[in-house]
Amino acid sequence: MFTQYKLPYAYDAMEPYIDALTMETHHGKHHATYTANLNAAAEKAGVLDMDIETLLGSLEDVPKEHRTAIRNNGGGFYNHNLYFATMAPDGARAPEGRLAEKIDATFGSFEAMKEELTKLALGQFGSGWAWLSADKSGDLTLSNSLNQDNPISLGTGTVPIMCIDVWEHAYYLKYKNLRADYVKALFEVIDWKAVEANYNRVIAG
Ligand code: MN3
Repeated sequence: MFTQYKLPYAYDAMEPYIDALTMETHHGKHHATYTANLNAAAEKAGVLDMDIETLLGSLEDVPKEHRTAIRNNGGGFYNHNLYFATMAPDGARAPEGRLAEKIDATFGSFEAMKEELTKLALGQFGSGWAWLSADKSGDLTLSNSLNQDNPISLGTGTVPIMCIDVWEHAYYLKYKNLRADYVKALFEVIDWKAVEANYNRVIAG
């Protein structure tokens, strides 16, 4: 059974950057539906007791008739868990420690990394995501992907530690077609303490 991430903050906690109605619809409808559909498909496929990262990393082992449903809804479940868990109204607005050092070493600076990730978010045609991911050795990569795919389901050998949802449902109510304004605003509510915790978990294996 896959359990949807429960928000530790109110729907309006990200105002004015992410509006309350978007948060409520996004978490209460979209994410809830991905979770329900994943559980239904996973039950049929006999994978209800699997860890979600293991499941997404071994989609080829899922019975073919259930694979697309697991890929899309499992991705939707996992991606949104990460998305909502890495924002906070009072979070750290910049990384520290080993993650900060690695970002500087890899991308030049935190600002340069954000710029690069923003380009990937804006350059993702249609619905999808942009990712900051890490592998076990601590190396960082930036990428984007279509629909609900992610670096795990795409078999990259990396695990996402921070993400940007660029489906229109993530921003359309407030920002309409202005994806760039939404991405800029999202960075104002990212909790880099949570991202750092994800990074340390990936390194620890
Ligand atoms: Mn979404």
